Amino acid sequence: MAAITLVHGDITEQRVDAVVNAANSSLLGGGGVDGAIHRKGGPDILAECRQLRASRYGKGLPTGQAVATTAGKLPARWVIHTVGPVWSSEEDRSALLASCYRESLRVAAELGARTVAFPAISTGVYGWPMDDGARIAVRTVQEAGGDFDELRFVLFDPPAYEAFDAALRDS
Ligand code: AR6
Repeated sequence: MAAITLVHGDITEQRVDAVVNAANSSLLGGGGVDGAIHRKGGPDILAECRQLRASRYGKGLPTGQAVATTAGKLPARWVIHTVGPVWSSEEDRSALLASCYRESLRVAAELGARTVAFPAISTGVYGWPMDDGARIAVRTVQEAGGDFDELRFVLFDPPAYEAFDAALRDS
């Protein structure tokens, strides 16, 4: 069973095998985590994303799925891009958010990653309430299993850290 850990910090500074990007389906960059990863990781990541758009993902990466590229200049080996759902108060999209974590872990296992760092997917620009996003994240990685040494959640601010800490304590 992998250790599930929490750190307060920046996803682009994590020395792990794979960092997960909270991307959008264009795979061509954006703000938040996505912007930071492309900015610090350099152009090699975007070049691979463009190749993915020209081949397997001509219409973009669907919500809930995940795909890996190089991590460029980041202190990681791979970036695993996944597309979270936009929060909706009318429709329950939790299964798609859970799928992001599960599919990212599936890709990480295929790559042979031992350590994976996740941001709190969908809880920024996409508007998912932090407490609920944290519960889904923790539950899904606990259930997903797989042969990893460490699964790390990287939380940008104290409220996010608190939410994940509470979710882990309640699990
Ligand atoms: N390290 C760790 N966490 C961060 C960082 C960072 N460097 N920067 C922000 N966060 P978001 P989303 C936190 O908006 O909601 C982009 O434009 C942030 O406080 O990055 O899935 C994409 O291109 C929040 O809690 O991702 C998409 O269009 C969490 O990470 C869209 O945003 C996720 O915030 C995806 O939105």
